[in-house]
Amino acid sequence: MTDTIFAPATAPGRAAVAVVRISGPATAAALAALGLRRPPGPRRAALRTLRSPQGAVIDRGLVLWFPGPSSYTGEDSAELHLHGGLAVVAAATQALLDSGLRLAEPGEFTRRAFENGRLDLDQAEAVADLVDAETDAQARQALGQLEGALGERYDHWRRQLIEALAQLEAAVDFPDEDVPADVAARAREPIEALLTALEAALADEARGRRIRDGYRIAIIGAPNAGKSSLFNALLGRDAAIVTPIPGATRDVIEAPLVLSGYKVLLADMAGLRDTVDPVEVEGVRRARAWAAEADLRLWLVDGSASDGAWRLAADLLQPRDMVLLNKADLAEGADAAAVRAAAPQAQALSVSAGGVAGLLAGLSDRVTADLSGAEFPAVTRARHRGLLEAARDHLRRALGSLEEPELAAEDVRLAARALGRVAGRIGAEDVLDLVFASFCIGK
Ligand SMILES: Nc1nc2c(ncn2[C@@H]2O[C@H](COP(=O)(O)OP(=O)(O)O)[C@@H](O)[C@H]2O)c(=O)[nH]1
Ligand SMILES: [Mg+2]
Repeated sequence: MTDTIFAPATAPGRAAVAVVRISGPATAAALAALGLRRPPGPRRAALRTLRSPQGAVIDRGLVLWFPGPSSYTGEDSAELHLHGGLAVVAAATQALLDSGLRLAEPGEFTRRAFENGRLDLDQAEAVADLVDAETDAQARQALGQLEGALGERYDHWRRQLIEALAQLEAAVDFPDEDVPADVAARAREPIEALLTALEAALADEARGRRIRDGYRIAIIGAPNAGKSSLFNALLGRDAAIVTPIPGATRDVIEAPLVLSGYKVLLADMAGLRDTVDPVEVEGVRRARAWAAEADLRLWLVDGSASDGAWRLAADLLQPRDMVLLNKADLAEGADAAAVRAAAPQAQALSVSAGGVAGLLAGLSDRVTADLSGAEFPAVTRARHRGLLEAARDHLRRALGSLEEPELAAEDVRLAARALGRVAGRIGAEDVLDLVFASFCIGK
């Protein structure tokens, strides 16, 4: 039999209210052990005095009773809304342990909801994302996913696949005379349409993950260009050490920032130069790796310099990156003209003269442009991307083997399975059921 579990659902510490959740077949018995002769009416808050099995009063609080299967977990469950003091929660915890319940593992309530068919896997992931959300955009995406926006896209694709599979099954299962010769060829169109859709979704795949994990902006450039000064100015606080001594910053320093409701990770890093100092060499290696993976690079150049040091970062520059000629308050050096020639988008800036408001606005616009989109993202985690790629590869193979419908059908089935895994459904059986239920060969 399933264990009955419980856990405080609110953060520990002094608070107005603490919620303790209980779920499992012994929930009603646990409420009885707390002194309730019978549970309150379903989904109704009732004020009750709760006692330990030894009879001591724990608290007077609200009790809610959610009988299964139409509860969050699908099981009998309950919530206790107690006064939020540490002692009250500790006493309730002890009483529930004494009545034979077990403390829940992390995520166990949602896991039970998934196992009992109350949530798909992507919706369970969305619950976790919503709890972790720090910005408006993260919360909106998680909520959309929880309400089924991601699942709907995949279901739609799966239905298209089943159509293609029906054509292929016809070609396999029925003797030639009964089936028009081009029946397998008829699978080509839905497969091609779906392949196009999957490729578009994969081209867009970074968007959902970046909304969830943060849009990554790297500040790159030669030592002493003013990178740490810019990092601090954009964050509005002294997060990194600024010094006139080149090579001060060695590790990658990441700091979160919210721009237009989107989570952004800004990184300051070692200046890119040739050096023999082993610590700095490692710093430069990490800086390059982080910068190469970033969504946007802010390439900072000391516009007053004439030493050509900027060239060492030039290979990292991508067409949409921003190029900033810093120290515009000083006399221009020879490097400024060279950088303008190499990167016409270069803009003048003086970080120490306090000129980053315009840059911040420009960054907000860029992040919004890159992360907003008409369609709900098909990928919000690496797990989804892997499955989408698997589905795409199977469909490509299926297209290549339409003359052998048995082979093609197997690949289409595997593609459906990969897509079904996003929701946590393991695919072959339900695909086949649908195929035969909807299949009509004109008889
Ligand atoms: N004149 C001037 N100096 C600046 C400006 N921005 C940064 N600096 C100075 O340049 C030096 C190096 O700055 P820092 O931020 O440590 O550069 P990093 O090595 O690229 O991180 C420091 O002495 C800063 O005060 C600027 O806009 N104008
Ligand atoms: Mg620095």
